[in-house]
Amino acid sequence: MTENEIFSKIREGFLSFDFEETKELVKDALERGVDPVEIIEKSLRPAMEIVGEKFEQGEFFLSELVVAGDLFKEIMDELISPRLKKEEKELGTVVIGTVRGDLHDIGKNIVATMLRVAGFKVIDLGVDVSPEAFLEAVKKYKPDIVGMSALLTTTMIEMENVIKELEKAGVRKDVKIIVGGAAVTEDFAKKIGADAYGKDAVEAVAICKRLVGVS
Ligand code: B12
Repeated sequence: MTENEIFSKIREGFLSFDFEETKELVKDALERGVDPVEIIEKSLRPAMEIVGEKFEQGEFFLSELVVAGDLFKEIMDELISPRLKKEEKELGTVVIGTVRGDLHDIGKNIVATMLRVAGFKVIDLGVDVSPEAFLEAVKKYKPDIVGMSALLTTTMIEMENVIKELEKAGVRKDVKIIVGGAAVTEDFAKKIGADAYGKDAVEAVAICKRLVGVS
């Protein structure tokens, strides 16, 4: 089986919501030496996008979104995260969170995991994080970078509110800000005054390294 065939089988398993079968396929792929990050980006995330499209078209309901979220998390926690090798480096501190009103955390968690693996210290504030909570964390942890995630078009505006909150408190210049999540674009990031936009976890790591001057 080629890698593309493996990715497509995992996508099919995922979309049938067969937890056991999908986990077996992922385990099998990992044992064959397939890169865990490629499994995320070439099978699990595209499968999630299809779940989202089917939800939009009225073919799937909220219950399917919930099940898909659970399946994704179980695969990450049980199979993928334990196989990522951590670099013994201290690249800097990142405070990360999903913005106020938004409960999507799968992508944010992947970014947090990949940053830790790369050698960053990551303070994860969780979901539904208010601008005040971001500010408090910046004061407390003095991070090099603040990362924000938003998946809803209705919540991405909160990213701008966080930046304004940091400006108001006079600490905006002390941190670099990176934003991401399905709702966000490069143009939006520029418009709200973020320093960077990352389309996926691999890009997020590369950009954060650049922001702290290590690559
Ligand atoms: C699973 C899911 C859910 C689950 C979330 C479970 C969880 N714990 O996260 C649940 C069931 C809770 C949910 C709820 C809702 N959802 Co929902 N959900 C999804 C779905 C299908 C997948 C999201 C996902 O996990 N993708 C997989 C991850 C790996 O991808 P990702 O998040 O994009 O992350 C990657 C990159 O974006 C990037 N990234 C992410 N964060 C960050 C941060 C930084 C700093 C950087 C650099 C990069 C980065 O790196 C990640 C890894 O590569 C999406 C569809 C979609 N296409 O996104 C809809 C979707 C986001 N949901 C949607 C909606 C409408 C809702 C609800 C409003 C539904 C409802 N009627 O209640 C609620 C809102 C709840 C709330 N207040 O947040 C819509 C949003 C539409 C819009 N334009 O705003 C979508 C797009 C579905 C659709 N097509 O209609 N949802």
